Amino acid sequence: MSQRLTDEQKHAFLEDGYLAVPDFYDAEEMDLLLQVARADMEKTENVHGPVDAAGRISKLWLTSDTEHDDVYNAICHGQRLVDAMECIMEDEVYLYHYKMMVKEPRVGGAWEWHQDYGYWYNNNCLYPDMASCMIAVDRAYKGNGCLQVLRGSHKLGRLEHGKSGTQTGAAAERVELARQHLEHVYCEMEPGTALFFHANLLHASAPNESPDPRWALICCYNTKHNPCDDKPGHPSYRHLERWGDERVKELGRKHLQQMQTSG
Ligand SMILES: O=C(O)CCC(=O)C(=O)O
Repeated sequence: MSQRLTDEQKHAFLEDGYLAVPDFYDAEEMDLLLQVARADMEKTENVHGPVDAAGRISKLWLTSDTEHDDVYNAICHGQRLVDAMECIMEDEVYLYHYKMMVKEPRVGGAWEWHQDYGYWYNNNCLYPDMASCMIAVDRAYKGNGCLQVLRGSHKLGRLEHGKSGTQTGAAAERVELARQHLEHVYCEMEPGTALFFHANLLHASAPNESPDPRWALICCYNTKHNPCDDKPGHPSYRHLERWGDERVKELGRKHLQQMQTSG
């Protein structure tokens, strides 16, 4: 499947700082990702998470591994996603890392308002020319803590960030000011929707108060022209190989089969 972004979609991203594309991945692709992710003990062992202001844990695993021929890498390297990223970022992009946000029913914690560049700035990323794609693995809605954004907040520049619980959040007074002037959007998504968002977009999410899990894969990219420190999980430039989009299903099936036979 190939799906190029239109000029209107690119314009919407540049204006709003985010863009939701429904059905970016089809039902079989998301079902494979969901089954692999839920059964993936290797990744589960690496689940950790900061504590939100109310003491709840926001679990995730994060890696910049590009070595494995698995479903995660098939998505991150996939022509469909890389083309879309390069279209909105107007440069060659490379994979900064990818992570699974594991928001468990009833207990999954909140994410405070922040900009990703509020964190990545500390890795000496020179420009905020970075973006992420959040892929809804489960349905995300208000009740299970879908992503919230302030439309157009990527134009504010980088805000000061400080500690909130063990999370890092944008300065509360500045967020409040932005909230008075910018539209607050709840990004409700069906599985397979891809939400592209700019590294300076203010975003947050509420705890999961529902009986439904809210898992999402977030693939983060840096641009080739943007120097940064070379750290584990946050690498400097390395060429990103493009893989055919058919590999998501191919490697998803293989990955699942391997896990079923070994476990
Ligand atoms: O998963 C979420 O709800 C929030 C994720 C987030 O804010 C981030 O990864 O920067």
